[in-house]
Amino acid sequence: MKYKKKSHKVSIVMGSQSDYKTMKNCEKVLKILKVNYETNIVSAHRTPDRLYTYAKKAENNNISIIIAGAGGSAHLPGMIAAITRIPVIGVPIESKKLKGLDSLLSIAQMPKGIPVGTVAIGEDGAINAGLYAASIIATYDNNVKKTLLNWRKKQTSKVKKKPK
Ligand code: RP5
Repeated sequence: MKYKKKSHKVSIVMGSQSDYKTMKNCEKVLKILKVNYETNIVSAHRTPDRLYTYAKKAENNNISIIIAGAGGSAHLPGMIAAITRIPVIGVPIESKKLKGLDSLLSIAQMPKGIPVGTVAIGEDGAINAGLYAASIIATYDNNVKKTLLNWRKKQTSKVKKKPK
């Protein structure tokens, strides 16, 4: 298959500036794996018009995977998934009161018909969302496949056989 850089941009969105400290981990991973991405703040309840326009235009904007981080009553990933057929990976942000359990359940418990792939709460989830997006892209892009396999190889080599 011919490799078109333009054809696999990942779009990272988050409900608030306060989510960025978590979601920048996702950017870091995509940077290492040489996957194109863009990052925006889109709030389902504070900027509903922005959300609608973003999701409606996602396909025309060459976005192939959306990673959406949200906390609390985290409806952002589900709302985006309802508007576009582009796969959405939801990152539950750790909330102050319920430590992200609210975010996790809101994102994971989508009723049948509109799926949202859900990762772990917080930083681990943001990192895994980036890796997951890259692994999907690696099914059709050999350059990303190489960077991903290399990353995993390095991770494996860092694990010592004996504890100190
Ligand atoms: C959600 O509300 C955001 O995703 C964020 O995790 C949470 C709190 O937002 P701020 O009050 O910090 O802006 O919409």
